[in-house]
Amino acid sequence: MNETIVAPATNLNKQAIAIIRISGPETYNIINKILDKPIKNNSKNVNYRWIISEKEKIDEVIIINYVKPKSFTGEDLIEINCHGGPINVTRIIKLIIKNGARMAEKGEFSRIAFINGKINLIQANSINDLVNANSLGSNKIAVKNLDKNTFNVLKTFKKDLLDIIAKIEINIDYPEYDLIDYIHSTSIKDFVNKNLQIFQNIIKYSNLANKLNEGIKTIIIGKPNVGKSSLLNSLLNEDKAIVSNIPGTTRDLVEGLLHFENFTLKLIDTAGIRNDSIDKIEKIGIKKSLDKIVEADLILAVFSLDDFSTKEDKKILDIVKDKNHIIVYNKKDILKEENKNFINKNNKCFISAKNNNIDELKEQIMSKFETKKIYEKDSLIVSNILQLSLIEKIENNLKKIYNENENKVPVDILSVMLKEIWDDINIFFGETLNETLIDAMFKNYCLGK
Ligand SMILES: Nc1nc2c(ncn2[C@@H]2O[C@H](COP(=O)(O)OP(=O)(O)OP(=O)(O)O)[C@@H](O)[C@H]2O)c(=O)[nH]1
Ligand SMILES: [Mg+2]
Repeated sequence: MNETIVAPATNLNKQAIAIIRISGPETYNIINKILDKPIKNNSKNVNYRWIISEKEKIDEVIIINYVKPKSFTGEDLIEINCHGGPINVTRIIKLIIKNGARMAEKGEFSRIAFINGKINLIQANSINDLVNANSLGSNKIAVKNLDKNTFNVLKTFKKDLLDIIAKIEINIDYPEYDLIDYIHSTSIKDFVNKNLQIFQNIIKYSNLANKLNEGIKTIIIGKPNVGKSSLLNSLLNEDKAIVSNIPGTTRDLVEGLLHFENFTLKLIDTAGIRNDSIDKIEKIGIKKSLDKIVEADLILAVFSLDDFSTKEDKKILDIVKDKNHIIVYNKKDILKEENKNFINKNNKCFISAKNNNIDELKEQIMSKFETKKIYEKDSLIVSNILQLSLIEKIENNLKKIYNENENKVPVDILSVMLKEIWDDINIFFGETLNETLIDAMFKNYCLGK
């Protein structure tokens, strides 16, 4: 904590401007060793300077000053806005290191900010989420958490929990002390009822939000030649998978990401499923297709309008019937006149992958996952899996307390379980230092954050 650290806060690319951050007790001493004119440690000053090394001009920069404790890390901190070439940035960082700083580890600035009480663990996590957001939806959630939304609700829970534990203790130790409310089973029931709902909502929305951000595993299946690979290519808008009129063209899995406004699909094209394949490699491909179905969040079951209702099609309908799926009829461009009314009669999705006529499918996918609700103001989301596992543990214990309370278990015994929740909520907030949790959280960061 007493060292001064440095790192680029922007990527090492060719770009107009890059930002280098320095934080720690020696920040001003170090920077003044490499400037044409020293800067004073006045908070929020902006200075125009040259970086100099042994009288040689290195770069013309703008420096923004922050003074302890009014900075992101809570330490003396400066940000150098320099020209963005990777060589230039690396050269300046090396110079700063030569003058006494050390290279920061990933996430170290945020970790120091957390340790100095400048940000809480949910905010720290949301900074990472904001940087890594794959969709507008994930971005909105991260901003909400940066604004302490979930944090405030859980803080209130923590305060109420402490209150109830403390009152139970006083009831036990000083039974004659009647200024304190007596905690009986109804008070416990009210407390658990109110909070169980909150925790269950957090779990529900967090799992959904995480899935939407990570990618919904979507597998495209169907018998050979129905146009699965053509559909993958059309959805991704690139020639990713080989397409041909030879049945059994795709042998291995072909994957790609498809970003919608608020969520992402992890698409997987598979080998066409048929029973009579004699080709050894194709058979392995078919087995892989069938294995993938088990892990899928969504199945796009593709049929071809020029040839459907075969034995294989029936098998595929059977495979998907209990899973989250969309039935896709492809090749609508070659649908025979006499079958045209079939299109209107059924509540299915009709597309032509070859002609990129796939809007109907995109709309069905969106109606399945555009759950705007989770981005609304009152839905609380915990995106870090370690923190979420603590929330699940607390929810589970609240349920147990509810049941034991119904079974007339004495309040002082329930208090033991309430204390277990107290320990977990403290770990959640990083208030009981749990190194495993904190290390795991910050190690996913980018450098300079
Ligand atoms: N007319 C028409 N032909 C299509 C359409 N989509 C795909 N095809 C054709 O159907 C044939 C098979 O397409 P693929 O995308 O390779 O089919 P697949 O389902 O991936 O086949 P396998 O990999 O063998 O399982 C190709 O000749 C495509 O050009 C469509 O919408 N209309
Ligand atoms: Mg294919």
